[in-house]
Amino acid sequence: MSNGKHALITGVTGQDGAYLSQFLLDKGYEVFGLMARRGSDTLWRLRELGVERDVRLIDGDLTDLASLIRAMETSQASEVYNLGAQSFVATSWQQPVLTAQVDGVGAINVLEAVRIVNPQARFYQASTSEMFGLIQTERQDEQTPFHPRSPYGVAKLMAHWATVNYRESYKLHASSGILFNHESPLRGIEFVTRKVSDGVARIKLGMQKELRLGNTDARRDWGFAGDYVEAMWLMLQQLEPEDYVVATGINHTVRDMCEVAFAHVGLNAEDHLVIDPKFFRPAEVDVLLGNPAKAMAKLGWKPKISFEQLMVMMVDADFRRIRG
Ligand code: NAP
Ligand code: F7E
Repeated sequence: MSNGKHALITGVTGQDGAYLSQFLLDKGYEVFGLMARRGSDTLWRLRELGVERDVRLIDGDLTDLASLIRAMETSQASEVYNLGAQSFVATSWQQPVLTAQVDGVGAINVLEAVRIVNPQARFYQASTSEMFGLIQTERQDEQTPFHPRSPYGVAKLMAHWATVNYRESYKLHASSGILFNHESPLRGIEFVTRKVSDGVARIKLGMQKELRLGNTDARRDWGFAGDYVEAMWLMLQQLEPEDYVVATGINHTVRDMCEVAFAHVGLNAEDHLVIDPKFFRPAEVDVLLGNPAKAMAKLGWKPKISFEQLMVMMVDADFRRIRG
């Protein structure tokens, strides 16, 4: 049943956009999604979650302020979630200017559209643990200094500080969620967890023999995307806008992650992994480990799906997809 509220999501065709759409629709929101219309089957994630027909799509692009003003006017949104981005870190070295325009300036465009059309609307910025980059503390929380290591991290830091600045300058209800890696069966195939879940399924089905990866010593704090979108919504339900770290507080190496995925289908990761320098990055984020204590205490949020459950869910989903 409708709760009378309207939400606008940029990046609605992405992993988080799909889960957030489903979450908000279940709560009775009217959900509007900004759709950049690139690629051929951009709605597959919304379709997989069964919400393709329920989200109202509005044409627009983060680099086009006029389209964002129109999207604010059309949607009459009281909550705006800025999830749109060029989000693949490795590509950000190939396309640093585009990444800065979409991920950095794009966020400022959305903030401007909110300020101009409805400054009472609440705003969520998709900030990232990549802003910590070369980590300054063993566990990263809201006080940890930033040191981004990629053009992606740099662009996201601009958007992060713009969010803080609009909060301080115009009293916008603007919050940043500093989210650590979160994955799901809807993850893009280029990201390492999905590359592994897809590769494991193909190897088990005899379609390929090896899986080529880059730095398998990298450590990440991986959670489930479906859990993380709830934290986004909770931030916008608070009286005061603030920034929150969202993470599980546990990390694993890429190699550990592979072992869990291969073991699930009775295979040994070492028999199939090949290290390929092509996948190494010009500057690596070696370790990330979040401290979600503030989100747990103030938002009452906690992750529900474990790392092992997540990898099993992803491998099983890729099996089903490949078998058709
Ligand atoms: P994703 O799957 O890559 O989705 C990104 C979305 O942005 C897609 O819908 C994409 O549209 C859209 N987009 C790209 N360029 C655009 C433009 N110029 N104008 C309008 N839309 C554009 O990313 P995600 O994993 O859902 O992540 C959501 C957000 O959280 C991103 O901002 C990401 O940087 C951030 N984040 C993600 C993680 C994570 O671990 N997943 C962690 C921290 C922060 P197309 O489908 O047309 O390409
Ligand atoms: O890499 C290493 C790679 O591409 C994770 C985005 O959602 O999370 C994501 O960024 C680690 C890195 O994610 C391969 O070098 C090894 O150390 O899955 P990823 P990411 O770069 O951490 C953050 C929080 C975001 O905000 C981003 O938007 O895995 N790795 N071998 C590999 N990575 C990839 N992709 N492919 C490999 O073959």
